[in-house]
Amino acid sequence: MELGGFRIPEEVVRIREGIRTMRIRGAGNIARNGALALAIAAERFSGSDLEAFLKYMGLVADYVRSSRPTAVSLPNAVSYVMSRLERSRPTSVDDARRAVVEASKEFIEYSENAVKLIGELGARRIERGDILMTHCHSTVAVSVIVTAFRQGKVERVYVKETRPAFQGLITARELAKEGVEVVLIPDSAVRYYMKKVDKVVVGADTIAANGAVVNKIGTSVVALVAKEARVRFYVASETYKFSPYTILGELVPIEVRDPTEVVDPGWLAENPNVQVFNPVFDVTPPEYVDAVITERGVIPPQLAALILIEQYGVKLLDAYPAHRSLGLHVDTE
Ligand code: RUB
Repeated sequence: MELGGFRIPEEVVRIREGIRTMRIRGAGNIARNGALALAIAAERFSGSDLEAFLKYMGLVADYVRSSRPTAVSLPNAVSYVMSRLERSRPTSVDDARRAVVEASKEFIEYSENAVKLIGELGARRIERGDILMTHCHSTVAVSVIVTAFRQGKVERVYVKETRPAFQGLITARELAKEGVEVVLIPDSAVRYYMKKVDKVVVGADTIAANGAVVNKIGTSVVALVAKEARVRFYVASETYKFSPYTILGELVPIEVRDPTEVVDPGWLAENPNVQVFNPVFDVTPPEYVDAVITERGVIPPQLAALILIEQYGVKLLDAYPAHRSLGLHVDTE
């Protein structure tokens, strides 16, 4: 494929298409693959023109970033790598390539460690004999559940099938493989089973500055039902799923996918007067979330802005210099 006069390596195109078509899915996995795609692109660049390399990497970054809109982990991973490239002030293509490859590796390692750490921190919130519920497939929520199970705490897990893409089946398979007692239930059975549940654990695609959690469509219904039943609702999320854009007032774009993921094309053709919509994420307000389990600690969702300011303070101020006149200045570097 060609982009702005540069040839984009086949493997990078494959990763981008994998994310777009959901062969590669889940916010953490998407971010790790995004970082990997940048490293592959850097490695495959031939030539010694530094300016051309930087232009090429900028194009690849935009190309990777635009694969799917909702999970902020993807633009955050891309920015992590690209900002390290910029800060390295390279004087040759080799320098620049090294900076990208190292940053990509660093991000992937950080991410994998974060998933483990969240598993350990989250398992502390699970008590012996607990019956859990989860929604969709989240690597980090599975990490919490499996860690708690290995500590002998989890009695059973209700897994919602999660229509229309049925990611619940992936979760059910992974948990059952670990030996967890799994009960797969239709999404519509959430309230029927909630009375048997002690705690809900889900993942996140994006956490907004006000602590609102964007995750797979239907998550907010689980949270609502959990609140009604006084069941604790935990969100497991790495800090790179917190959105710096929301602190600047941007809304989180909710991806709407093809109707043929809901009903087959034949049915659509036979029923031309029926509209079919397929929004794939929804927003759970912070007041429905008991805690967000991050690799940097278990926090109330209302502290999301603090994580963001700590992580991006200076850069956020750069993005919106008017903040300076308000005297809001947090030094992070
Ligand atoms: C996946 C989803 C997951 C989060 C967190 O949606 O909503 O709960 O991405 O996953 P999709 P992880 O299947 O549409 O990508 O913990 O693996 O990052």
